[in-house]
Amino acid sequence: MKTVYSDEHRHQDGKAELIDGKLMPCFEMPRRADMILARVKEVKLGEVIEPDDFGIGPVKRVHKANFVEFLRGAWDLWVKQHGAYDALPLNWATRGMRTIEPEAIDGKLSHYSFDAGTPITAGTWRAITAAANVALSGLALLAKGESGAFSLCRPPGHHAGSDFYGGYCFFNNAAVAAQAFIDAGARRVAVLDVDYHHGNGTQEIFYERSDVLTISIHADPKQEFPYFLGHADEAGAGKGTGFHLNLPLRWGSAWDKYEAALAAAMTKLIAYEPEAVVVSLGVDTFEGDPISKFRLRHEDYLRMGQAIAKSGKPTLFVMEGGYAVEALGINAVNVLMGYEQAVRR
Ligand code: 6XA
Ligand code: ZN
Repeated sequence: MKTVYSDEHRHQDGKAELIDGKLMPCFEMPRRADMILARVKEVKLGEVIEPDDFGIGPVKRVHKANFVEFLRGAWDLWVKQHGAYDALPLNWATRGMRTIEPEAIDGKLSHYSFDAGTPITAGTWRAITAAANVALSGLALLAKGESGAFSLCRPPGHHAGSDFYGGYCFFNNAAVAAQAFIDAGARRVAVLDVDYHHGNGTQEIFYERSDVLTISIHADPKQEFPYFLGHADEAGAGKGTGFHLNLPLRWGSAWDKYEAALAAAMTKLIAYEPEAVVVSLGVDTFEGDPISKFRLRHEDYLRMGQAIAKSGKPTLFVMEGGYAVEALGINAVNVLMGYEQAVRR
């Protein structure tokens, strides 16, 4: 399997996030991608290629223009107001307030975000536009006939919605790729999100549509971030009703529970008969993950890849979360190797 990778991800290198009541060094760090790339090379997964530049057009197919322009200009506005250190929001609109976009940059950050863990830095724009190109270049490999491809995106994307960022995500790389499949003529695409956290952004983007099936297996939002989406009764709206599936699992879940949820996900996915599958590949389900509470082990990721291969459809793996940095390469690449082993059989 080929991997698409760009060094541009290094430009997203936030200093701190607010977590557990403390300002801590960012868990979402450049070394994550280094570890995964090193493992790709170590096991000789396949060629590593640079992305092509698709411009901002495909990003704007899933994100609103005002949001894209906010992200493009946010750093400069922030520096003018405060100086050149990372931008974090501090407060949010809640019930009974209004959602008019403020003029001041601090208000704009609040307006377009949903957490205080996602710093906008000097290099955020460079990194997020590159990550979208990495996703789109993986898609191009499938279009050329590859049965699988790996887009080593960083920062991740699945929490980013049509006009909001958060959870370390700015542009929704998986959604950009899924939409590009549709725009290239595909009638049905499935997005399977195996990250520990609910893919709230992906769900929001496609919630009223039936041409993109979204499935997410994740920690129950009653217990876990992002808290306000990802419940089992969310199945889509309007034309999208029945085309979105949430499989929340409780804290402490290990492979036995996960395997059953993944089997249910694959049954739904296969019945949909998609022309391609996009996997939001987070490995923060690992037992050693510092911010998560599932208990998957190294070997479970091979099984996960094998199960995903059951669709028999071209599959694009898009990197999402995972913060047990030293184990990240093994876990992420195990999914890809499990997939390849099953496809070749
Ligand atoms: C709290 C947790 C952010 C989760 C980011 C993630 N700030 N999402 O891994 O998939
Ligand atoms: Zn996650």
